[in-house]
Amino acid sequence: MSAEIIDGKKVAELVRNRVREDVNDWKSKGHRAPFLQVILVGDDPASKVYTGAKTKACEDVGIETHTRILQDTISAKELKSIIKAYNEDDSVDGILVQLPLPSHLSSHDVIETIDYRKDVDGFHPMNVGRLTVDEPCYRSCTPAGIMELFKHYSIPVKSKHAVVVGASNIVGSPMAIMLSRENSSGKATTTICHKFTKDLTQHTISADILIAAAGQPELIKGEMIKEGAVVIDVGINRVADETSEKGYKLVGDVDYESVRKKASWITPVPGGVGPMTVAMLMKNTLLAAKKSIYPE
Ligand code: L34
Repeated sequence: MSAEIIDGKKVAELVRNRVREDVNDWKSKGHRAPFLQVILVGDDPASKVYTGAKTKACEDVGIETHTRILQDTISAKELKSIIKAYNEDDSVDGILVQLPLPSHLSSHDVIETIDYRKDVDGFHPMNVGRLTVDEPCYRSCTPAGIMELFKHYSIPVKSKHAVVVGASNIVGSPMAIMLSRENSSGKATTTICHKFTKDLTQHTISADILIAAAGQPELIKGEMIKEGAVVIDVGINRVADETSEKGYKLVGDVDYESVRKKASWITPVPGGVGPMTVAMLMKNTLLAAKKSIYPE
């Protein structure tokens, strides 16, 4: 078997097309354009690429945006007071603080400072909590984008065994919740694996759907998966590569060559999950502008 490719770039474009139509419709009713405030602390090269992709997507769909770049020496107090000012500002619909933050800043504290009604990343405990109990909320963009991919390709999730490798707050944990809830989109039997999992293969080998979100280059090998599994690669690792112009290449958490021979579906890196993260952010920002999740 050779896996069919899940084209995240294409599906992301379809999502953006829908958001663009909805933004136009919203504006035609006399509303101003939705506005996303991005905050970037320091000059992490990957974060610059990702926030750049977000700015570009905003331009593409008619959302206004501004990226505030702050020095990596900023104090927690200063950063929080900047966020609070955006919380109070009615012209700001969505606020996003790009992660990771420099080590002297607590991402938990910073995220909790964001008004949950403007938390378009879906990272605030109010949104995570509401996700967990099937209440309307902003859904974390990467796992929400993966659920959108399943929907687009009519990949069944219900009653399947889904295995999530990685338990981060951004991806693994909300992914497992979305996959496992009985009342919303998931309905899968779900296993979460992490650093302390003994014998990872014992779990991955039984996955109908495998989500690799551990942040470890090429962790998942062909021999670790079941024949016909659906494999979603969330990893986006920069590995040194002298032959490339940039000096690095992107590799996922999946050993693509060995896994694609056994999987039924696979996401590539790049062009898989990454563009979906950005597209779902556009969706959340429009929801924020419409105040449709937290009406006033
Ligand atoms: N606050 N921090 C916050 N929200 C997020 O949703 C993120 N994430 C993750 C890192 N920190 C965050 C992102 O934006 C990861 N992430 C992200 C966004 C976009 C892409 C990858 C990760 C992306 O566009 N990837 C392209 C390749 C880009 C490249 O050349 O490096 C792709 O095709 O996968």
